[in-house]
Amino acid sequence: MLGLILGGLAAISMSAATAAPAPPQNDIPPAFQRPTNAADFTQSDVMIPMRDGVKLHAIIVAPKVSAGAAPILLSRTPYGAARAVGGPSLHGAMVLGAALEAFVQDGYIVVLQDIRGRYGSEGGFVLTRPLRGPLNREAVDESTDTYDTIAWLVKTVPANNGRVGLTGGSYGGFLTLMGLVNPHPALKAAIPMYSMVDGWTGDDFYHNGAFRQGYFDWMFDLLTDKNGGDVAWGRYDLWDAFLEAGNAEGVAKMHGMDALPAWRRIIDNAAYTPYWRGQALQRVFRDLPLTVPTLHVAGLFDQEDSFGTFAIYQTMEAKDAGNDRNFIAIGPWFHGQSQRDGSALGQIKWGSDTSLYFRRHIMKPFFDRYLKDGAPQQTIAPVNAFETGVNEWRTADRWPITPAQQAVRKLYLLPGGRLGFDAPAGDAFTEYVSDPARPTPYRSRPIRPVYASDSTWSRWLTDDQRDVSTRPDVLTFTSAALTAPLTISGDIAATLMASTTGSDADWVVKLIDVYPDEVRADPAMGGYELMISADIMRGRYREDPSTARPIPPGQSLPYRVRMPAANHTFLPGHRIMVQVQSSWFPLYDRNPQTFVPEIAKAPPAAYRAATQRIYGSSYVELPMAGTP
Ligand code: PG9
Repeated sequence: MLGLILGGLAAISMSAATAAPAPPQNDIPPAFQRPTNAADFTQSDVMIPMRDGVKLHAIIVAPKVSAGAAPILLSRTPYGAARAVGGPSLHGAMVLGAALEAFVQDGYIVVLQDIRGRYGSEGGFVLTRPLRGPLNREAVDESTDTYDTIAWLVKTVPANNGRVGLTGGSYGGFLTLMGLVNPHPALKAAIPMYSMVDGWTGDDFYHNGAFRQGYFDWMFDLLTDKNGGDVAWGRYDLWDAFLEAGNAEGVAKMHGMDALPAWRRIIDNAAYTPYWRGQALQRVFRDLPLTVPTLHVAGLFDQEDSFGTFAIYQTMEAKDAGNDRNFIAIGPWFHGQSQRDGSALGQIKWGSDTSLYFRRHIMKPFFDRYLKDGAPQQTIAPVNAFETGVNEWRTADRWPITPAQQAVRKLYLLPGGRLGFDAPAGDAFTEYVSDPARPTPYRSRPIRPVYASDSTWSRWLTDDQRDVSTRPDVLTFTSAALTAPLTISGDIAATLMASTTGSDADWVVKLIDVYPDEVRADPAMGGYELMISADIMRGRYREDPSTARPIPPGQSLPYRVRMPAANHTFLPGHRIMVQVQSSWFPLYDRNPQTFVPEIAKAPPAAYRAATQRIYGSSYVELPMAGTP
């Protein structure tokens, strides 16, 4: 009996050992496919071959039912085509967001492409890859990649009408401009927005020679990982991180960026060398014909590329003999804001959604006009510019919008903190001490990384300047309250007559609109100090942007500070203010104020306090478009 029982147990355990294990229960199938029958669009991933065999990834969003052949809208990006596609949704207009909604609804085929070396695309990534030539010895560049992409699209995508529009912002603006170099014949219109044009003069990397180190996490994102990299700062407030690192090279070392080729190119070309000059698009386009109708888009509060759009517009405008191919839209926007809600920027309210206006009445009609078969020939003004202050759109034939006899008036920085249109007699000055150990913050601390989820970087140019007005290292000059409106339109520049006890110096000039003490319609704006235009220049480049020269201590010398364009009315009751300071930290690296060959590597001993004198013959040039 016992034997029978034991034998039975052995049989049971043998059959348990040989039976296949039951598959683990899993309610999620390995590759679930969402049904797409009910969607009003198709979405497909394609790999497009370039002339050198490299394939670039693109996402095509096309309407399912089309009234006929449709135009293609192409946008190329280093930031991940897939990241620009939302969803899930049954409606194409929902997956592409507000920026492209109207186009999808109207039956356009939208193509988003990863550029060479980024995200789903093959090949190597070169930061703002220069055109083939002395700075790029390869057989391809962004212009050939755009050409090859368009050739493939018009040949391959079903039901397209053979007309392509190209658009993108910032890096995408740069890419759009590159598509205009030897353009494919199917490229019929382009809208470059907030374009990166000249990385040294006034766009992303330097402004008038001062290095924009506060932008570090953007560079880290692009240069350390094909799919986007994140910096581990270890500090909540970047003020601490940058001060502790000592100099820009110190920050790079801390995060393993110092040996990366693109970082070296940026940092080792601290002056306006052939590296920057040779790829500055406002120069490159001087030698190119203007064949494709182009609408440039600029923001009056663009915190990243405030120079490029205006500069490239001017270069192309010089070729637009009929004034019918080169257009510009200028809005009260931060970098890229025309593609989002544009009712306000920080605390400043515009009274309407300026971005929606642009997208509906300027952007969509512009592309329709050139891309849609049989579209009505809409008239779009060559210049559409929002005038801040009065908060209204203006149209014109040319930018800047000026009356026939425009005058540039000099607004002098007079002793006693006054401003005036009459040049002072004598050489009285005002002075301050600039101490690199306590640099002037560019905004109130804590200063968050530009990419942090709680970052307010996009609105910093509209921050209230009262926070720094009372600092001893900031000089403030103020006019009397205006009795009549004063309108300016165009480029701003300042000429400082200044001396320093150091042998190098940075100069920051800010043109500010001071609101009345009380504002009935918006009480929080009482006394607000709103920057209308502001920029920095590195004194070592005062004579020649391509050569750093020490400043002779104690000598009053002219420093020209190029500043971003404005289109603004200072209203009656408002006052004009100009502020001058010698650091804007940590957005710009600190000038040690002792001349050293490379500021990015300046040793601690080079950082010295200096006394800066601003003479009364210093002035800001106002491009007057209206009284007084
Ligand atoms: N301003 C960014 C950028 C463009 C081009 C080069 C470097 C930086 C951007 O927003 O894409």
